[in-house]
Amino acid sequence: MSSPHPPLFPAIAAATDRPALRFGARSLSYAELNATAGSLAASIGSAHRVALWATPTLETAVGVVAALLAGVPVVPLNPKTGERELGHIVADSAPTVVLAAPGDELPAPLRALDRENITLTGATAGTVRAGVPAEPDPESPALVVYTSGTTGPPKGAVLPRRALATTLDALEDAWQWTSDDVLVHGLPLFHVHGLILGTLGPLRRGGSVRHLGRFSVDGVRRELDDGATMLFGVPTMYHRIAEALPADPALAKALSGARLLVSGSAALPVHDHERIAAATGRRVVERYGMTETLMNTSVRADGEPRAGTVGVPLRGVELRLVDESGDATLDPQEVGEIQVRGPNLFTEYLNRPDATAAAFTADGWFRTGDMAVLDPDGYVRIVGRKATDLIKSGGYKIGAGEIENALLEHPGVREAAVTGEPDDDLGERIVAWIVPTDPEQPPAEADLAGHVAAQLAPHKRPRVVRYLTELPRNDMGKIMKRSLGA
Ligand code: MCA
Ligand code: AMP
Repeated sequence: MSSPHPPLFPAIAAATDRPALRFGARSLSYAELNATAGSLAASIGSAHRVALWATPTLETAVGVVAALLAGVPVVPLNPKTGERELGHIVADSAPTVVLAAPGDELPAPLRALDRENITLTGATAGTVRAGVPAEPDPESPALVVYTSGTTGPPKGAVLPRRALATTLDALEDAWQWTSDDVLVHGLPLFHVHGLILGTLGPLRRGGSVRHLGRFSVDGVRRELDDGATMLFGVPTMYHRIAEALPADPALAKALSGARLLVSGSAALPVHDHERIAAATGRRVVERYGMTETLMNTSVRADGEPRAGTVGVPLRGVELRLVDESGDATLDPQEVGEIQVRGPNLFTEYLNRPDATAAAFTADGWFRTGDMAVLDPDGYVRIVGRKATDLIKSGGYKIGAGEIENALLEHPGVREAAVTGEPDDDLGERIVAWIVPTDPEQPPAEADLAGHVAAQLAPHKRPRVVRYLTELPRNDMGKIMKRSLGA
């Protein structure tokens, strides 16, 4: 079937013997990926929406490609998601099929769905992709990615195929990203960073990706020594690299040979920037994005890397700073909220017209909630966030409200407030302020961390618990978070 729309992955259709994906000892060429994902696509083509059990494996990469070839929207799931959060995501996104590797054990909400095993066997080069439809309309949904807000459960950002293509092609332009690039990373595959940029990005370019399974400094060194040209990571990963550098000259050598080191998802501290530059002669390039907007800005490969900035707007992205009221556009040197507009944006929050409407201005600008100033030459400097109730820990966005709600369900907790505190490794660490039900027997820190990990996700667990006899409140009864810890 022919389509008036260009394919999202021309290199997969071309099905050459070039390497596409490598996870540990297992790999697939483009021809093998075309055959494997193509046959899976044919078998899920009638699904309304599929959930993907997004372990850091080859199966996840094949599963997302299959869903995109089939034109079926895919919801990547963090396999460590706890009961309450998983229940919400499954009920909200209502997938009809779940994609998982043959050995994966699925929790209750997913066992009720039809299951399609992602098998890699039988993928022979040259297999015809019978049953795969023509390229769908660019406005049709590609992925639904769940992202935390200040309050309430996570919302599903609906990302159209157009946004994926736009953002990946803008990064091609900014980073001179080609089919010769070999990307290495150890990012999770249920968020934009690891899945869209780190997996679909190389596939759209016809290049290759080597996934570490889990991040380690050793893995980074090994792959950069063995032909990888680019590294993607969150600041916590670059911090761990910076910490390891003084005792590891081979790591410094491996990094200095890379074509591009890219950091994103949170601010890379200038100190880590400088330590890496001093040891390797290479400057990490920062880019700034969001689940809802995909990528907005980046330092260009041919531009000047500048620590503390996230570079300039990407091709096709309009960016402005607005004042408190959200109306007036500010002079570049004044601190304002970043608003963006362009073909990189999501279409809506699934089932949440209220939240979608609130996220945009009347003339279509998306309110990021990030506060910034502009350097005279247009480089964006992010200086903070509008909402103190959003925490970025290890590059994950976490809403204080969802953790407070989970903590309040614990029988030992009478009152709870959650804040973020600076942390050298994680950027911010989650701190829970607890008024125990029984002051004589407060719930143990590990107990509360385990409770949040089991209900929500392990990365949302408090790293520190502080016990109080009461929470500071103003006359209206509102908790005064800024005075906690004072
Ligand atoms: C510890 N663990 C627990 C508990 N305590 N599990 C259950 N209950 C507990 N009480 C487990 C964890 O699950 C984990 O298991 C292990 O102990 C270590 O946990 P942790 O210390 O949290 O992990 P870490 O190694 O310190 O993680 C650091 C990290 C990670 C690797 C940097 O934070 C990470 O992968 N961050 C990436 C976030 C990301 O990709 N963000 C993108 C979203 P196990 O070891 O088995 O896992 S932002 C985005 O997409 C936008 C668009 C953008 O701009 O990029
Ligand atoms: P998420 O909602 O998980 O997609 O995270 C998006 C948020 O991550 C943005 O709104 C920013 O606050 C933050 N972020 C992403 N990249 C950067 C960066 N390079 N520097 C600072 N903050 C960033």
